Amino acid sequence: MPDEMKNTAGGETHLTTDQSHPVLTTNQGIPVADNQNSLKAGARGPVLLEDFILREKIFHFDHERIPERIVHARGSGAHGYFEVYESLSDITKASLFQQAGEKTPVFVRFSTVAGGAGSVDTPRDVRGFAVKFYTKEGNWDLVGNNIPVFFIQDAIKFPDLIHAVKMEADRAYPQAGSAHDTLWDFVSLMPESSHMMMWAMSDRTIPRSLRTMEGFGVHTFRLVNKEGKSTFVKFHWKPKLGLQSTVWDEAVKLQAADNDYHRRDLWEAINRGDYPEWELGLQLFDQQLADSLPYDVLDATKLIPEEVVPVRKVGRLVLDRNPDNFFAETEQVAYMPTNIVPGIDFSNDPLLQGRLFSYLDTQKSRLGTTNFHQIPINAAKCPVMNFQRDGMMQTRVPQGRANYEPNSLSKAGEAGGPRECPVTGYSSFPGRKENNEEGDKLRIRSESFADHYSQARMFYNSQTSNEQAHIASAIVFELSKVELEHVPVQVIANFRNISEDLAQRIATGLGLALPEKARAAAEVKDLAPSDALSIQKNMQHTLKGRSVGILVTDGSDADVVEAIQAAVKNAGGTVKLVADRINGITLSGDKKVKADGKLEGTPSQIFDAVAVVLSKEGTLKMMKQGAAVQFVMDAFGHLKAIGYNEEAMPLLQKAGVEADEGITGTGDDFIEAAARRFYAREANIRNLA
Ligand code: HDE
Repeated sequence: MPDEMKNTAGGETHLTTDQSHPVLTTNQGIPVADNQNSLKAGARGPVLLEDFILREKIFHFDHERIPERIVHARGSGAHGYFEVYESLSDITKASLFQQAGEKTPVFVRFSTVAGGAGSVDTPRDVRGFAVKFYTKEGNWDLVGNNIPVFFIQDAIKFPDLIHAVKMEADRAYPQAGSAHDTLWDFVSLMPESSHMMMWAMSDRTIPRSLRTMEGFGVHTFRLVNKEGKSTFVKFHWKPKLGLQSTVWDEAVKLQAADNDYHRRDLWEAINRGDYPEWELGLQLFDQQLADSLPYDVLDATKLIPEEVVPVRKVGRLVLDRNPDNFFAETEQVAYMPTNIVPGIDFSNDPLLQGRLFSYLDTQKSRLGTTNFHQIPINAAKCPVMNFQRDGMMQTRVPQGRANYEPNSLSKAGEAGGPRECPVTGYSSFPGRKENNEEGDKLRIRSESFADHYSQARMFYNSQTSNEQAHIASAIVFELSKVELEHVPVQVIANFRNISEDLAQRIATGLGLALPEKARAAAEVKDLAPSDALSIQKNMQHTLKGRSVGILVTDGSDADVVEAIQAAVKNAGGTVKLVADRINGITLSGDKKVKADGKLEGTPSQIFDAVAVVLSKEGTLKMMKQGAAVQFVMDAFGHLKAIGYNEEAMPLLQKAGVEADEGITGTGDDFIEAAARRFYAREANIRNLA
């Protein structure tokens, strides 16, 4: 009998009389005789109130949904492990970092931020990157994003930010999009969002795959060793596949091509054993270094460039198992920045401090009970022993009388229960003196948080010229959707502090005169550019994790098709055949194949490169097929490699393809090109801002 049919509640499983399946039961275990018809008074009579089987089934169904997350509602999860490369006992006593090679189970959830649970995977949006480590000393949640900074400095602004970015209050649109009045109104009035907006308008927010994006803990945290010594740390996740994003037109078209593009990509990669992998990187520094920086490490709108504090790679995260059940695991997983283990501690970042307060409330509101930690995906994989009792949905059955402490029950031979342990128990790093924490109660923003533009400028200056054009174009696109006329003017006035070049491009793109520069609260500095901030400077030319589509028709050369398939697989990529029908395609030599996708539903944007292998007749047929012309046109427009055989040339011409180094034959030249994007092509085919 398959595992999923075993009686998980315990007890003997009853089988149907033909022994083929377990007997269907109600939630009370009562066997069900008929799952097709409700109980009626006569064949055409009313349904009876006493039909407890119908009532229970519909009652449960009616309550299947729980409130979606107010932010990060749409997400995809996976199981895996974290493996540490070397002992970090000199800097932290956290159990997962003590022994080289030690593996800790994890559950990771990636998400978009603004859209609802049913929204699409590829809008321009920040991505959540949340990792739950089930360590031997309790759960540690590193609840980060794919961008190392944030929009705001103080938690008190978070509800305003989220109200502004989500669908507008009266009209309930746009869904999952920042290109609207209220977000940009908020941004125009909050210069502290400038740095994050540079990232948000860059290609970071339109990743090609969840597997090709970085992750960041964002805030400064502390690591604490056995001697009680604290080291500041910023956490990084570096994807093994390198960075890869889409271009904007491609991201928009992906929304139509596949709502579940990222979810599917993650699921399929894990299913075929192509396990997504990231390295954990640490930026470690002390108070002295923090004091030497021209920005405050407690300010979440700032990062520390890798050139200033290098990223030390200390372990790897491997995702090797898809969830068994989306709801039970991905939907019910409850991350909390307060899930922290001995050896890791917080900093005074006021955004982090607000988060520490907030997430517990969210879990109670979504999961409905203080016992949400007992849900299997949230349960620690080490002993949980305390005197907390009862509550809604209690699933544990504690033994004995000891539900208070201190008690002396053990003296009478009864179980006395657990006790605190000052040596191994969690102790917070005191740090008051170090942080100058004495002071009056004030609603105040530290002076050291006042510079809102220098790092935004550094980010912009660290990009390739093509990436700068993408940022400018994204801002022009978004502001073109803003109807409040004063808002774009204020945004440009602010952004003049970031870069005159950027501000001018935006003004030109919108057809506006350059407004007067807004006053900056602090002097804007020219910080050294950092290559680590660019995607294009951190791409890998590889077919690993990449996917190639081959457009074929009846009569396509079977040898060429097979050679491409073999070479792509050999280089670690995946390959799909696209044709005008799924079944019965006959290649040359009467070779029958089944296509993986029908042309109209399998546009080229879902691939990283395409090959067009057609017979002469096939080419004529495809030239009359809009979807085929679009297939080639989009691959060209999205800066991808196109390999083609001579007979297919007229289709490429009709699609407006012009020769460049990404337009190749079907041999090794194509395999080499398929591992890359051709950003230089863009200047010839798209007017960027
Ligand atoms: Fe969150 N955030 N957040 N956040 N956040 C939530 O918790 C919140 C912030 C992040 O896959 C909520 O369980 C406040 C920064 C991720 O389940 C909620 C503030 C960063 C996820 C919440 C922030 C994040 C959340 C909604 C400002 C990057 C998804 C559902 C003080 C470092 C986790 C939930 C998952 C989810 C509150 C700011 C990352 C409402 C109040 C900064 C990845 O509790």
